[in-house]
Amino acid sequence: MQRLHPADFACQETCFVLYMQPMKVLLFSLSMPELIMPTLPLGVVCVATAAQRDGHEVQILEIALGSDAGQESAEAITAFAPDAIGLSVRNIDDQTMRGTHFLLEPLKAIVASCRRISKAPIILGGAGYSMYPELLLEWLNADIGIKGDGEAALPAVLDHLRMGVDVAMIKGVYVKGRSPFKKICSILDLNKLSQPDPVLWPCPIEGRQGVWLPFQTRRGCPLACSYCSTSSIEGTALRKRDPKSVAKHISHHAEAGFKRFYCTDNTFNLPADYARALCQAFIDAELAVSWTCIVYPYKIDEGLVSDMALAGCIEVALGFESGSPAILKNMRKRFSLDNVRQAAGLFKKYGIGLNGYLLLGGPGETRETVLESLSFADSLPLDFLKLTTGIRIYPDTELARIATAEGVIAADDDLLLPRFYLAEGLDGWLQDEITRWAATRPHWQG
Ligand code: B12
Ligand code: SF4
Repeated sequence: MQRLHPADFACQETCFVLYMQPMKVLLFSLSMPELIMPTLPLGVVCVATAAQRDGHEVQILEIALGSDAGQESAEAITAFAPDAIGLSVRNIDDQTMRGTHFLLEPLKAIVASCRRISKAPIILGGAGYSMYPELLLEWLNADIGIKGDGEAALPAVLDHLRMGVDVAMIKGVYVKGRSPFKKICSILDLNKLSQPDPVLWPCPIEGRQGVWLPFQTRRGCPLACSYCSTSSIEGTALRKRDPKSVAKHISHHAEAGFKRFYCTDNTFNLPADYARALCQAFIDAELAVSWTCIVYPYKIDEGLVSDMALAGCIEVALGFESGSPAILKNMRKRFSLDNVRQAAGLFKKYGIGLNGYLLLGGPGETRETVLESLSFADSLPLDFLKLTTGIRIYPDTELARIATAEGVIAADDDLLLPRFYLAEGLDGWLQDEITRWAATRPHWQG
């Protein structure tokens, strides 16, 4: 149904009733199982829940790459006749230097297909979008974009649209062709947001036990590692949910059939008192679930690790990134190799699976520092090690500044098409060396 504009009405009262009619919102999420590991679309379900709670009618359409995206989107639009179309831009690329996959072309095709049969405004959001808010509106030919948190901004945009008010007035909302400096949408009190509604996950009931259901307890990271894009996605101010409400959310999903959970927070263990409180809330709620999380190896103590084990944590991603103190300093990491070793030992002691991550080739990296990192990783009790060579350069990062100063990228490179930093003298040698080490270490993947 075509929505009416306020100017179409003379009588204020009639207007009010019509303005309050819900909008129909079709939200697209793209999965690419052949290129990147599948995950459930947490961001989309968050904004869908929020729009639904605000009275709007929402439908999520997950399109798999390889299917006929144009045909599927056309059918959904014809059947649902949305007043607004939302498109989640999570991934720009696979962040892999060798044989990089750029992942935005299929989204372009979806937008084009929507345009052919619908006049509904196209609204972008998601981690990938938040990094390139102006550029992606142009590149994907969309109308409106939300940088940062979407739960308050999307309903606000829908309200403005149905009342015919300019959405550019909303903080963090971008409009194609207009480029005032806009801040990020950042909800200070996450407890004001409702948690994702279990019925909205694009996952059949029979598949629920086997998936890792993503959940989030915190947003924002103040640590400013040299290569990291999180500040442009979540901001730098740490915001947290009440631990008891997180436990309730998990319990609610456990009742709905989900048994394994993935905490998407950037640093589960920070701040330590909050991490302890979360574990305690899980323990008190007697959750019969397993979960995994990402930890930052800084001063992880035995009390926390034992609580994590009791609370159901079965595996952690330990992003230590390097085994060279000099490189850790260049990356602006705050932890030491002793911190990493101590944390690894504790996770092992409490039976928590340990996945390590090395990010090789950044500024200052040499053959010596690479060998230091490989030996260090080899000395840890890891169950799995992921080795990444070359670092994806993101806008507004220290790495981008270094890469520009060194002439690795041009000063006007917008960095949407993936560019990587690899220190001089490592090309070829680095990959060969990793292959050599991995040949006798089946739990290493490079
Ligand atoms: C946790 C995480 C993972 C986990 C996911 C676990 C899981 N089961 O979900 C794992 C480790 C598996 C993973 C894998 C990958 N990841 Co990852 N991941 C993250 C991380 C840290 C958090 C994502 C998250 O869930 N956030 C919580 C949700 C609630 O936030 P959100 O999705 O951003 O949604 C909010 C807003 O963006 C917005 N929003 C979202 N969608 C929409 C849609 C509309 C219409 C609107 C209006 C708003 C909106 O509102 C939401 C609520 O506020 C981000 C970094 C970050 N800080 O965002 C990287 C990140 C998204 N990952 C990234 C990448 C590259 C990948 C991989 C491709 C890596 C690889 N080579 O395999 C894969 C892809 C997996 C996939 N299928 O998408 C990059 C993407 C950038 C890029 N270069 O493309 C990021 C940004 C990290 C980075 N380098 O900066 N990832
Ligand atoms: S700790 Fe993680 S999220 Fe925070 S700045 Fe460093 S890499 Fe980014």
